Amino acid sequence: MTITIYQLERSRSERAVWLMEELGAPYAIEFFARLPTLQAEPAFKALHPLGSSPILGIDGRTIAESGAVIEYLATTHGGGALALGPDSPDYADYLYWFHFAESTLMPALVGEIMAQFGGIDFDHPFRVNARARIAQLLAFTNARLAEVPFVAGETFTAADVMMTFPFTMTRQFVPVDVESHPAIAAYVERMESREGYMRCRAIVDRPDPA
Ligand SMILES: N[C@@H](CCC(=O)N[C@@H](CS)C(=O)NCC(=O)O)C(=O)O
Repeated sequence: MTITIYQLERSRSERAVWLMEELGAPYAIEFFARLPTLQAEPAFKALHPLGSSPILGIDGRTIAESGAVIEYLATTHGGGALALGPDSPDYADYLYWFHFAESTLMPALVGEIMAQFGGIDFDHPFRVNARARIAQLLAFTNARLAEVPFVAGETFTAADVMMTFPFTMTRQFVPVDVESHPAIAAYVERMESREGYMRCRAIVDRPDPA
């Protein structure tokens, strides 16, 4: 099976790179740039009808959507070492946090990014409510991470690959108050100091991303 990660700069596709680096699994990578509008360049858009990162090539066909891409790679590579299944006592927590990342947390953060870039008044009631929701989500995540070292429980899994991105890359676009959530801050530090994560950063943060 030939895997190609289409790496759009500063985007969710870095999760796929991180996961493959953690698994020590082989993959090809092609780099794409964002336009000043933050949209992906046309060559990236041409890869998939929706043109949003991540896009994964599997033997010449493509799939998209972070959850699908990460679940696919986690279950088909590295002997499934980073994917929990129904036989694990942590399976329900694994599924919950895996999906919470893109279904609840990221949409809330992206809403704030769009409001900020779109010039909506900081004190607009929609933004005030949205920030209250984000604060609730961060407090909730912090409480989880005060109890366990990894979101699924005692071991590092693909759910951590899903859950780290909202606190790392997203901060480049909008302030995410990690500092006043000590368990999240410590978690992000733990994730960022993993060798697989550092290898991923060296790959995706190369000076000329295009
Ligand atoms: N829920 C989707 C969101 C995809 C998404 O919005 N990706 C962003 C980058 S992280 C993107 O491709 N933006 C550039 C564009 O749409 O042109 C997923 O997780 O795959």
